[in-house]
Amino acid sequence: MNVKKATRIAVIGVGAVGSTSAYTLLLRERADELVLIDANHEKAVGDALDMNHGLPFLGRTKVWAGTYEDCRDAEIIVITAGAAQKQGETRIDLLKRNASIFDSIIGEVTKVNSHGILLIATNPVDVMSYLSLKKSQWPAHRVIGTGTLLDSARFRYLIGEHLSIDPRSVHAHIIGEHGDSEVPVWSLANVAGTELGIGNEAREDIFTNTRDAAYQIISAKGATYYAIALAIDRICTAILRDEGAVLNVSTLLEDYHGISDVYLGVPCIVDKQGVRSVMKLKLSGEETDGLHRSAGKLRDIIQSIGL
Ligand code: 6V0
Repeated sequence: MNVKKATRIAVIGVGAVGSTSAYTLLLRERADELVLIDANHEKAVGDALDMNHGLPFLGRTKVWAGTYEDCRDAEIIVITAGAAQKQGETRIDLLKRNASIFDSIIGEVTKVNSHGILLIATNPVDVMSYLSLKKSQWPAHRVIGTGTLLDSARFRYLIGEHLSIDPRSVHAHIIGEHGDSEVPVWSLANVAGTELGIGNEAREDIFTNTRDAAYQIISAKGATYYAIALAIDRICTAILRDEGAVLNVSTLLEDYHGISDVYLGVPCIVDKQGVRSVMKLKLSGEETDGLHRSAGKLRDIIQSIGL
């Protein structure tokens, strides 16, 4: 009898983002097996138990708190582990700490797995993805950052609200850094190929609320996790179903509008290989300049941690 191999997703770091992502993957029955890994193993054990108790209401997904050995058979390894900023600590210090955490995580994963796809969500996601590429030495198409997928979703939602149109019918991209230097591509934003007809002032508002959404949510409740969990689920779906979906993920750019050797969020075709190819958008001069500024900022950060 030909028994199909079980699909496995490993989630490393089950804090707010990791546990919500695992729960979303569970609800949507994305994989046969979900393994939860955290430096705080007790937290992973608690999450696995809690999710297992929901199985009578769901399908047949197997969920457990595991070790790095369980990454061996994983198709996708989602990394949402990270240290929180300590009082008085600079962003660069935090970055150095997260870089050292990643050094050890990627080392452990690549000891047992050489075929999977690394999906990075830890911030600063573009730097962490670049670092994961260097440490793993996996081909770039199998090292993906969540990039500006969440920012683009926020952008589409806000444009949809403004126009009273379903955000799923709004085609609009945020590209560049997942962060303060991100770039709204207004020149290509459309609904069914028609121009949006949104004035400059409203555009400014929509973009500011997109870019600063995380600050707003963090000040209200301490962390953001629902929408990023759905974004992670979306990327996993595109990979596991070999969809060829166009998603704004963070990938290694090579001569993208003259930008190379840096990870940034741009529209990519995502399928079972990971990033199959990068879509070269026809940007306005201002948008191209913005993307270059984003790349410059990321390169400075990468250099500051000695990569
Ligand atoms: P959190 O709730 O503090 O969870 C972090 C988890 O990582 C904790 O459970 C830790 O125990 C665990 N951890 C720390 N070190 C290790 C290690 N060495 N090995 C395994 N596990 C470890 O943080 P939260 O879940 O809120 O955020 C996680 C990361 O996601 C942060 O870097 C956020 O900035 C980032 N986000 C990224 C988004 C995106 O769009 N890419 C969106 C939201 C948050």
